[in-house]
Formats: sequence, C-alpha cells, structure tokens
Amino acid sequence: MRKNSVHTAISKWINSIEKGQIRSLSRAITLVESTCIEDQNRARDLLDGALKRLNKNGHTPTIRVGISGPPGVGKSSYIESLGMHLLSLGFRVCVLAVDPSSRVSGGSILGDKIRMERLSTQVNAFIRPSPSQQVLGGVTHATQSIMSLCELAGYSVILIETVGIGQNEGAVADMVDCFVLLNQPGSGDELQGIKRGVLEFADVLLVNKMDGATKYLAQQTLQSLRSTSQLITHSLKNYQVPIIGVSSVEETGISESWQAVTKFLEQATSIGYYEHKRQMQQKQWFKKLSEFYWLQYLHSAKHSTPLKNMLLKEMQSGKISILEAAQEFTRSLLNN
Ligand SMILES: Nc1nc2c(ncn2[C@@H]2O[C@H](COP(=O)(O)OP(=O)(O)OP(=O)(O)O)[C@@H](O)[C@H]2O)c(=O)[nH]1
Ligand SMILES: [Mg+2]
Repeated sequence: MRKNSVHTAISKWINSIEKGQIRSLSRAITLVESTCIEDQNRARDLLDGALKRLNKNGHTPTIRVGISGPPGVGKSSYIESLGMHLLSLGFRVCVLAVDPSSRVSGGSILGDKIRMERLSTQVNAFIRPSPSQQVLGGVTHATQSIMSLCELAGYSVILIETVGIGQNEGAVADMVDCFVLLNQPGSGDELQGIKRGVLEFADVLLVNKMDGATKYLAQQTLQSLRSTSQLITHSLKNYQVPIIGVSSVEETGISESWQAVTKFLEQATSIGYYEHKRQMQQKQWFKKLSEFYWLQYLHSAKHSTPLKNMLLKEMQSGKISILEAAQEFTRSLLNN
C-alpha cells in the first residue's frame, strides 16, 4: 500500500474507534498485542494517530481503576456487580485483565475466567480478557496503549482486573488512578500476610463475601482490618484508606465502594496528587515505550546479522565470553 493510502486507512480506523465501533476497537487491541514486526509498525501508527486525536478533541480522561486481590477472592464477580452499577449511573464501562505474572504462571491465572455473563451482554460495556502472553515490551506497555484506545472509544471508566499474589500489585497500581484491593474473609494470620505485602498500594480496601456462610468471618475480618487501619499509611497526606464490606453476589456495599473511589479521586485531584500520578504514568509509559522500540530495533537490525554470527562463533569456540559477546553486540548497535 502507498504511504497516503495507509494514512487514510489508519485515519478511517481511528474514526470508527472514536465512534465507538466495538469491532474496530477489538481489532486495534489485537494489533497492539501482536508480536509480528509488521503489525507492531502499524500499531505504532494507529496509536500515534489515536493519541493525537485524543489530545486534539480534548476527551475527558477515563477513570482508571485497578481491582486486585488473591485468586478466588471475587474480583471478577465484584467487577461485574460494580460494572452493572456504573452502567446504571450512565457510565460506559470497559473491563481489561492484566496478568503481569504471566511469564511465571504461563498466563493461566486469568485466562478465560472473566466471563461476566451479565455485563458482557450490555451495549455500554466492553470486556477484554488477558492480553497475549508474549507482548514485546511487556504487558504494562500494551495495557497503557489499550487504555488509550478505550478512552478514544468513549469509555468513561476502565476497570482492570489483576490477580494479587504479592508482586504484581505495584505494576498495576502505577497504571491506574485508584487501586482497590479485595480481601478474603479469613483469619488474623492471613491478614498479617496481606498487610506486609500489598496494603501499601491500596486506595480503597474491601472485604468481599459479606453474605451467607461467610458473612460472620467477613465481618470479623472487616473489624480486624479496621482496628489496624492506623497502620496503613498512604502517600496522599491525611487520607484515611476506607475499609468496606461488600457482597458481590448479593450486591451489597457496591455503591458505597464506588463512592469511596470517587471520594478518593476528588481528594487526590484537589491537592494535585492525581495530576502528579498521571505525569508519573506518562514518564513510566515513555520508559516502557523506549524499551519497546529498543527491543524492536534489536530484533529487526538486519545489518547486524554478520556481526552477530561472528560473535556467536567466537563465543562458541571459547575465544570470548558470553558477556563480552553480548556487550560487543549491543555497543555495535548503539554506534550504528
Ligand atoms: N458467597 C460469595 N461468593 C462469592 C462472592 N464473590 C465471588 N464469590 C465466589 O467466589 C468464587 C470466585 O469468584 P471470582 O469472581 O471468579 O474470583 P476472582 O478473584 O476473579 O478469581 P480469579 O480470577 O481466579 O483470581 C466464585 O465461586 C464466586 O461465585 C461473594 O460476594 N459472595
Ligand atoms: Mg477473575
């Protein structure tokens, strides 16, 4: 295709995403997630156009909320209930799943588990499961791009499900405006475990399964968390992290939990914390993108193949070490 016609095709594609056409948005996300070099080049053009369009048309930034917690705590169930609540308030809702641990777990944690049967049939809801596992530059970089595409498509709230197993929370907390952590009804010992690991990232704390057979335990957990709430320090000065009991099945506490999110955002906006966080996200994204382009260059630099082969030979014959070979190769790319 000639350059002009490529440009027109991309422009048309962006128009239809902006009009909220689900198929165009889905195709764009698939492109962003592709590991094929040709696709990545097209994805870059598409994303560049999408970001320029977002700036030009002054879209209202989408509220981005991360929802995390241990496996089986009820993240998907909570998102479904919250999503339905948000639709009733007039929001357009997008659900993404991020599994930064995918390389370790093989990506099976989230997989196709986010069914969300009610939400998925709603016209104003868009649900996208876990990104493909081999996204070049990492899922974080891809998720940032996908969030911008969803923003262009007019979604006013993006909910990101991520499984919390102790190390992932930071990566997702850095990408969102508000981080909600779900807790299991459980013993004091388990709470100690949670506290050490992830409580520091939480802007809103929830105890799920406040119903039926688990209600009593959930209430105890809530009390136990509340009694130690002074130990939870938050980087927003004078902000007391709310601790709320919810039942995603019976849909109790859902609207209260959303009020807690909006209250946090209001407070964060009023003292410039929100703006600061968005700037930090841009900085982080810039870093990720630079790494991504660097990797892309590394993999596509055909002129370096003879040198690579020579270094490999020298390495295999024991003339140079693997470290020397890798450094020499990197240096040669930098000098080109
Ligand atoms: N009683 C009760 N069960 C719940 C509630 N929320 C979720 N569950 C149940 O808990 C189980 C796990 O729910 P999910 O929503 O899939 O949990 P998840 O945290 O998304 O799970 P993973 O994505 O596998 O980490 C399911 O059997 C749900 O029906 C709740 O509020 N009350
Ligand atoms: Mg889930």
